[in-house]
Amino acid sequence: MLFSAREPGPSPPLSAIRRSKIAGCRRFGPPPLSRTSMKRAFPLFLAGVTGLSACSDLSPVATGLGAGAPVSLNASEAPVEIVPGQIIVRFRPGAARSEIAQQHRAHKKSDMLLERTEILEVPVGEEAAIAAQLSKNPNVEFAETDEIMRVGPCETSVSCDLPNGDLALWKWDLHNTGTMDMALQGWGTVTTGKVDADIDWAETYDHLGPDFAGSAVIAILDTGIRTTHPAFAGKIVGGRRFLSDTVTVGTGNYTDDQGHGSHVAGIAASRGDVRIPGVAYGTNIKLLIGKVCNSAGSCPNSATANAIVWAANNGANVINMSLGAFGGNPDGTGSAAQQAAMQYALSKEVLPVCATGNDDNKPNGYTGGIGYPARFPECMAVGATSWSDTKASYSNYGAQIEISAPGGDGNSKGTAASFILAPLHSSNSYTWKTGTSMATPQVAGLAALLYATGMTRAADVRARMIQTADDLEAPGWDNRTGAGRINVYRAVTGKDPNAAPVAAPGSGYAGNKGVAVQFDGSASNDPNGKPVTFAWNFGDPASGAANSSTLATPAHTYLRAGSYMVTLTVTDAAGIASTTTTTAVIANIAPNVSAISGATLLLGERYTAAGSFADADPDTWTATVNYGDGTGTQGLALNGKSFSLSHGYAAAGTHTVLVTVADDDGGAGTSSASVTVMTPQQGIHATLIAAVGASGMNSGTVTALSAPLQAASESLDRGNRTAATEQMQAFINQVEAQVRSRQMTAAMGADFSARANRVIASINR
Ligand SMILES: [Ca+2]
Ligand SMILES: [Ca+2]
Ligand SMILES: [Ca+2]
Ligand SMILES: [Ca+2]
Repeated sequence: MLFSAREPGPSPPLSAIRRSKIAGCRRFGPPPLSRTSMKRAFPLFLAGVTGLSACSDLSPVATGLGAGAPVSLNASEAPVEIVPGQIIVRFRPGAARSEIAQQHRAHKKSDMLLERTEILEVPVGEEAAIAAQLSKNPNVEFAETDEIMRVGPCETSVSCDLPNGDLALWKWDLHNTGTMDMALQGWGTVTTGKVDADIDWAETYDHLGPDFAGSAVIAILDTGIRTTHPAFAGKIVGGRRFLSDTVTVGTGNYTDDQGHGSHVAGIAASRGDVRIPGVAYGTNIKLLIGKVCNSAGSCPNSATANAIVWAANNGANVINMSLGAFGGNPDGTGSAAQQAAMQYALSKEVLPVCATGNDDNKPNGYTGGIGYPARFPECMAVGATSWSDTKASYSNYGAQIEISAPGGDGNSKGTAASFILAPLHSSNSYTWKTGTSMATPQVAGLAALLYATGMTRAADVRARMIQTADDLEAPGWDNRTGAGRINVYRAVTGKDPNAAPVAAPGSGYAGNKGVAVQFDGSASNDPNGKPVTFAWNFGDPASGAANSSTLATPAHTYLRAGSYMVTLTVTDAAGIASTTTTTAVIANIAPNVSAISGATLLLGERYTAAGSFADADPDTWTATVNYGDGTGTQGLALNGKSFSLSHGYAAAGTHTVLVTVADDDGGAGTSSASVTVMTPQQGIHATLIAAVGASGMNSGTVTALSAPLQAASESLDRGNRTAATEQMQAFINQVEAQVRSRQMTAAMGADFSARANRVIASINR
């Protein structure tokens, strides 16, 4: 059983496209078949198997079919294509190989690269029977016919005459923007299914850069490669032909004589600086070419098994097998040699990736599933998606599917635009093809990038691709698309390609009014490494235009105290925004009123004092004063940050003067002073105490000074203010006499005289 890549839709107009087909491969000759007609044409597909000889260099013979006979197949009749006259046998250690072979009318043709494994020559027509007999020999691990798998021979494709210029924009599989300008191809502006139904390769290229130098090797086991195509310049590190014609053609001839291999290799690893880059574009990601399929796209299992071992032994990290046979029917079991070879590859941390096949599970009328070798657990089974991110109509599905990648599908316009564009084998141009064959090398390319960026274990690479795929169709793994469509960017970077930026406005902002607060949003970032733009809102609408800024580290000055919610929105290059808030706490400085002078007064004397306060804020202030004598709190005029106190007390006593200055932000400060107001009698008494207590005076002087004061006090007691005034004047005279006689210093005399005059004024107020 076979599978081949198919054309899912009508072909582009002939005026626009040169249709290529392989001469002699009449099965798939034009006119191309629509999807529907293709399904109906399966008998034709199979009937044509005998036609393989016309374009095969292996001359395989199809069994189970008569040449040209009408074909009606059911599962039990499913044909198996084998290489005639040989079988593959793996002996157990220590087996007497040639003896066992002879017992079964077989003899060794050649060793295979897989240890203890040989190709035995057997009579033509008896391959299956002899293999079955050998399988029962206890010294034989397995024996099988050398079945032929297929790439997609005679795949309908269109070639394009590419002008100079970057045509990567025709690679919707790498970067699907929703439209492609294909005027050069005569197709106008093409709508490409679903925006972002791609593998996010463009983002990866941007991330790794055009000079990405990581190393890895991808083995392409296929129909060979166009070694001279500019897409492969410097990329091919080796190749080998594994076909039975190597004696005549030479093992070193791995030139692509079919087209499939060049296309597949180009999808995986075309250089990055050509018109149409491959997934693993880096110049140090190399290609190892195993030509295991002939010009008809026929690929014997013996060749593939040898090539797998060879690739694993020659530095490959990934082995791409866009080939297979439909083994999902009751007849098919897959090749034990191929499976053993893949086990060997995995033991060397080499990851095989395989196409699931293009039959939509219904090859030739029976329901199958994933083809071999994809069906083996050793190989990562890759299905195909369309440019709408759905399972491609042809893509085989089932329990073994692991992952998907764009393989293309038909489109309503019937152009090849929805196929995958990659190098042509017959010229340095490019062509479109579609199939799981095209999906698989995208996975191989991604695997190579993962090896090239530091992963070393095949299981890790495989798991990474599964974990980072974009889930499609039914949530989680599903049997149509596996884990979903690969996402190269997420796999390589571990980040979402459209990750939202992180807004980091900082925290702990505090300050005072009128003083600029310095904000720092420079820790903001985009996980994708893209620049971000800033938009601050300081939560201070009263500041007008100054309330916003586009700087990374702006400053803002608040004029009012409070707790402000500050908002930082950062936007990445993709227009994705994130917002985070922080707080700025702005304090109010309370007015600080400086000390006020108190006073000791006599009734009738006026209290005056100057005062001031400090407040660094940009506030306005109001002040009050209470002179403490029951006259209440009254407004106090401010002159800037100064004020003047003035009050006349009507009653004697000790009064507390209280000044309060309030700002307009709830802050207030106070200062107080004590004002003592004495009656004249108290003033006389205080003068007397001062005289008695004055130092340096003899008792005669004290007596001389005390006498008039006591007399004045007694006169006041009697209410005789005139006498009291005269007696206070007598006190002054006595003071002056004492000064003249030097019983008292002039300064002391002046002080006593002043006291006496204030008392006189108070008596006569
Ligand atoms: Ca994308
Ligand atoms: Ca899914
Ligand atoms: Ca981003
Ligand atoms: Ca203040």
